[in-house]
Amino acid sequence: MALTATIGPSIDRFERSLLSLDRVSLEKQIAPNAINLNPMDFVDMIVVPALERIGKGWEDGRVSLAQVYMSGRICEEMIDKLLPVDHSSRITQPPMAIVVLEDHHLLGKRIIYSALRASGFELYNYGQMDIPTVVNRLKIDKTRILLISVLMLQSALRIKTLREVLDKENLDVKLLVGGAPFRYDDQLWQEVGADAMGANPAEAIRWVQKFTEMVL
Ligand code: B12
Repeated sequence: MALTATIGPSIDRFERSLLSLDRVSLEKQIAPNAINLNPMDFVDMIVVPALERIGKGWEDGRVSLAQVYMSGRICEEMIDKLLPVDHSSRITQPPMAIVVLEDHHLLGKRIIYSALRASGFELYNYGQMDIPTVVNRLKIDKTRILLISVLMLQSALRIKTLREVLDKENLDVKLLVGGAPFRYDDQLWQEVGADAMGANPAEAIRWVQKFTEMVL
């Protein structure tokens, strides 16, 4: 069967298993050879759309917040198992870091972090931070490229303030942003003063390569 024909049903099955907290079925679905996708594509084509549907279900009142929460937690564990975090040769690069800015949605950051590490990039994992803390860390680490992951619109809009602080303090840092608000509004990254936005791990890697060439 063609791959595209199997994607829709695979997302359905994955979503159903998440909502019923069926870990046994989920383990089977992520087993090697269960579907003809590499782990990063599996995350991007199955896990992310399934979680998006669950979020939509919550908005429509079909799914409880507890189900959203547990789905997120289970996916966190699975992503840890699925995605590699290392690569044998590291790439020469300026200091770079990834952060979740004033938000509690962590999965996107985890995926992007793993994807970059697996592609040979070394980067600081700042975890969740507010603006003063992140600015402080950027100074200490002399970070030149900052990847920011947010899922709340409110958090996305805070990037504008971060950019203002960076400008005021003369800190030359490239900002690469990503997360749901930027995928829903393709102008938002410019409005918040970012240098670029990436919709998935492949775009994150492409932009980081570009910024590395510009900054080095
Ligand atoms: C799971 C989930 C949660 C979990 C999070 C668990 C965790 N540990 O992360 C829990 C239950 C904790 C949660 C809580 C809340 N949530 Co929530 N949540 C979701 C949900 C269903 C899925 C998010 C997710 O993990 N997706 C999978 C990840 C992998 O996708 P992603 O982050 O988009 O990442 C991909 C790309 O965007 C990109 N990417 C991500 N980051 C970056 C960074 C860079 C640099 C690049 C290049 C790319 C990139 O690459 C990734 C892989 O492709 C979304 C629905 C949705 N549409 O997104 C709602 C959603 C984000 N949540 C929402 C809300 C409102 C909340 C709560 C306020 C609910 C409440 N009333 O308490 C709280 C707030 C928490 C907080 N203070 O931040 C809203 C946000 C609405 C808005 N406009 O701001 C959404 C959109 C649901 C909805 N439709 O209303 N949530």
